[in-house]
Amino acid sequence: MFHLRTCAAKLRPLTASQTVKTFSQNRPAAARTLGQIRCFTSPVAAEPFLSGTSSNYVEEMYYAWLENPKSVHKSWDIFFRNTNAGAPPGTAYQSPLPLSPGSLSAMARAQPLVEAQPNVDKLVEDHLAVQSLIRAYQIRGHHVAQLDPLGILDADLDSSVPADIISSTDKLDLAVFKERLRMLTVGGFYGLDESDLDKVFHLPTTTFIGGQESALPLREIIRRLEMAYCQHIGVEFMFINDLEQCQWIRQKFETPGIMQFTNEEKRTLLARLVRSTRFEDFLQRKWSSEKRFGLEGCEVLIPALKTIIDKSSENGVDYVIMGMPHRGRLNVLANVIRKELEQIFCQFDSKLEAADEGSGDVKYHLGMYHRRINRVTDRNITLSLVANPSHLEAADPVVMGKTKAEQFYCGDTEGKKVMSILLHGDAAFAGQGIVYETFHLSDLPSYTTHGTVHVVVNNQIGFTTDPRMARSSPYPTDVARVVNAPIFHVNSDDPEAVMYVCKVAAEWRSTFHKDVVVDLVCYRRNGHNEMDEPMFTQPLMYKQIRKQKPVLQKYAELLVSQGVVNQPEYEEEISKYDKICEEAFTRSKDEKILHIKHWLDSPWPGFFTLDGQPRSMTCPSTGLTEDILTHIGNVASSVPVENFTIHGGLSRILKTRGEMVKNRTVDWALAEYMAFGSLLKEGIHIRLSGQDVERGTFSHRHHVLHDQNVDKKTCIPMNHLWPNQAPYTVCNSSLSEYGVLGFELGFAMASPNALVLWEAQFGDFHNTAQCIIDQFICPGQAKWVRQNGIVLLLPHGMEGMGPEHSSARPERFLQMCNDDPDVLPNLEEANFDINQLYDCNWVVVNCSTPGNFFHVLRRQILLPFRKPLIIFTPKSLLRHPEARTSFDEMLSGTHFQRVIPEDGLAAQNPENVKRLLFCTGKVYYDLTRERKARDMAEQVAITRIEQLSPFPFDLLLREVQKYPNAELAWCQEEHKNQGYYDYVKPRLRTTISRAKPVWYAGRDPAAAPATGNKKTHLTELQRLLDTAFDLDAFKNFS
Ligand SMILES: Cc1ncc(C[n+]2csc(CCOP(=O)(O)OP(=O)(O)O)c2C)c(N)n1
Ligand SMILES: [Mg+2]
Repeated sequence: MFHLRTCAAKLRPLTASQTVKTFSQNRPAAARTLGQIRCFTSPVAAEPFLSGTSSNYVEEMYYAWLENPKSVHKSWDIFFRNTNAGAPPGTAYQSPLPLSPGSLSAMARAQPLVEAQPNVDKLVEDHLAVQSLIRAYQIRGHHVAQLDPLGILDADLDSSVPADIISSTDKLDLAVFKERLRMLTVGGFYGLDESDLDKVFHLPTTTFIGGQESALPLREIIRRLEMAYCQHIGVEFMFINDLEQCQWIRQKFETPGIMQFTNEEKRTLLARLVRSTRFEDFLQRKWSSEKRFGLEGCEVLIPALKTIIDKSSENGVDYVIMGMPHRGRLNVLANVIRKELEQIFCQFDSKLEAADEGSGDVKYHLGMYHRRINRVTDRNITLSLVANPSHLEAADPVVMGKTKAEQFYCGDTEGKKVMSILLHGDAAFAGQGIVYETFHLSDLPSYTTHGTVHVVVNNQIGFTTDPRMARSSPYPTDVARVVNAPIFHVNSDDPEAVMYVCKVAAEWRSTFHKDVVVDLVCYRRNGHNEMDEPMFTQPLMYKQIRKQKPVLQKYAELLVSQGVVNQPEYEEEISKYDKICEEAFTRSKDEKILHIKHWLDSPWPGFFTLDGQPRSMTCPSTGLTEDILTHIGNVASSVPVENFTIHGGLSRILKTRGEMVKNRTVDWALAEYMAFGSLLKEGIHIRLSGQDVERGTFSHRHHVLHDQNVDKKTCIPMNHLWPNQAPYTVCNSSLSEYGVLGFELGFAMASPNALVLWEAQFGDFHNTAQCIIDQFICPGQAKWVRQNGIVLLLPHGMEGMGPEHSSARPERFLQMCNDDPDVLPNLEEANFDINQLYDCNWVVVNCSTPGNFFHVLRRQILLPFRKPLIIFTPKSLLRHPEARTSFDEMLSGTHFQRVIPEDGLAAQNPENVKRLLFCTGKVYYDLTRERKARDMAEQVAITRIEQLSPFPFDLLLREVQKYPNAELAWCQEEHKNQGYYDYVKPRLRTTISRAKPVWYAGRDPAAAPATGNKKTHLTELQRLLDTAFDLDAFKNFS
């Protein structure tokens, strides 16, 4: 009210436009208060229709009126004129009279002092309509932006223009405009009509289209909104529920003239386009019949990535980790990561011999690591491209995990130094669920990488499938909306628009540390690969593509026409790069041997010798001193902080732990504590992740204590063990196996000096992460010469819980082991056990004692190399009174036992033993109980195979030789076509040179892993035990 009061008094008969000019030059766009510039003293405060909230609005009208009296509603015009003429309060404005009998004469009396009766309601309505219109463009403008360079498909798969915006592709062509306006009026959306176009409306604070102006004619408002939201950039952001973030984006896209490039920037962009385009041309000329998944149609990807990297480097990032699919990968390696061209070209030589062990991989899957100076920012930057399988999007969580680890190791808690960029294809981004799972990790405290820049090569096709058949969402990028990531769609034939959104995307990430998506709407000039004929399936699209001028040519012509470069300069740039390619091609012919090691994405400096070998081929004792065991045990059974109230039930658990420590024994949970706690002391970071791992699915672990009285007050005793210990991270994950296992694998990739474990809730759930297991963990080293020491803890065991929650599917892991079942290795070799581990693709164990579990965890780090470790972990054994280990078996000098031989009565008189039963894991306890019940301790020996793979041929041969008169049988609780039998049997037979049969005692083959009926379960168990101890059981078969 104060403003208006002062306003009315100061009204001078100066021209409205003069006044606005002065004002708008002097004040910032956002400053909407007029107090500083107007000092009115007239008692307009007494105006009966003005309230506190309407005064700002009236001020806005006033500005508009000053600029152009005709721009505001007639009623305002009259009001301001009356006030200006000194009309006393209550007379400058009079409300309309009711239409009652006699009202006409009353109306006649109520003529305005100066002109017609004002209509404030209409005025307010019109302003609200304009506000709504602005908002409509912000929300839906992207639906009509001109995003498809081919002009065939709408990027949102919908050709209609939203009914509440006025956009037309022909930029407000009058006829189209009138039609739209008519529709809006008829539709009743805003009630604006053509006569309103030249009226000036004050702009709300939620738009920046005014620049320095705070009011604009409607025509100009629409034009500017069209410029901001309906050209080559489609900004999708209004779902973001944060005002500051929305304002930031509006400002970046609405501010008039904000998208400016210097001539220098334009020339850099052209040079980058030259490289991108000519690289593909070169490959096409030299190897026209080779698959390379070329980038033609999206050449702009290279300058786009370089812009994101330049801008991020400028903002302090010095390490960028990238993941990408096939499309344009060689180009990215050459022109973004700057892999030597000859190294890329020689990959096309089919006669090249492999220098490294393993099967290697095709050229467009290999990774890369490179440190160099960023020429734009003059700062050091490290770029790494993570090797990936064909399985689209599978590398996403791996990249995130590696990024998290790199951030962790350099203390970058906010993601200011290390970041990731993920590239996607449009079909894969929309279709693969792992994209969603990875997005859901993006904001979790133990998984966030503080923002990823996603770039989608949206060529509007997936192999041969049209997007209209491939997704139900309007855009391929809609999945990103769940995490409130802004999405910038951009027409890739407008390189400057692409550069601009990439710059904004990088700035967004460094400002808000949240994910952002750049959707490069482009096309694919060739078939899916260079061999494919696209006209079979997309005839119309490809007819159009054949007519499409390459983006480089278009942009070069533009810059030549603008005088930014001249034709000879442009041609010179091209021949310069062609020459670079030719020279590299000549050098590539000298490469005779293919070194996959040159394609390593994560080097581990110092871990291996200079030529990449382990520093030794031995493993020290995994035991510990009594003091260390006791100390860890004491911390594990206490609350190491003051004023912390734990749950009564937990107090009892800790007390029991304390008693175990006093008795010098450990159960499963304590064994794990001992392994972790001791490695932390040795400077090894430990990260345990998975669903509910903090407490443990089976409530045995309790690594995070919760104060019962204070919300979110927790204590992790493992981090209170030693003065300078390594940090322990234990984190409950999102409910995703694929995403989280991929993430942890990526985390483990970054450093060999960390024990990274992923625990499945139950072992069977690992199969939703099967892709990570099959494509990365099992063959990772063979394909990419990259070691990885990830540990999988997979709860497993037939306990009558039904077909689910029982089997971690050991058969699948064992089937994928690379050791030969039919060849007995040289058992006399020095360090046989370590060599075996070195040669294997992964280690598979099923420990029957907590002590052995402790040893195998420690061995994982004490080994001089890294292999994935698969552990089938127990459920009922966690609390089994016999599943305990004495400190004696964990002291210095002790080791992991690959085989635990029989050590009872049978071992004392081995010649008398009639049957030697081999088993693994929990069934051992059923067998010993049954043997005891049957009093057969002298006749039946039971030997446990703890390390299934690599197979302990040496130790088992010793066992078999010890019992010369015994039949051999494998006993398992899993069904015959599952479990370990198919893996163990041929290897046992090889061990004994097939001298004897190896019998089977276990469940029959079955489709499901376990019965859902408890009674059937027990009957099956008894049957297998009967077979195991019936010494005549196999008579009829021999
Ligand atoms: C998980 C998975 N399923 C299927 C394939 C086979 N495949 C390879 S490329 C491709 C099309 C991918 O389309 P898009 O993501 O749009 O990438 P573009 O090739 O168009 O760049 C398909 C289906 C694959 N590689 N991975
Ligand atoms: Mg595609």
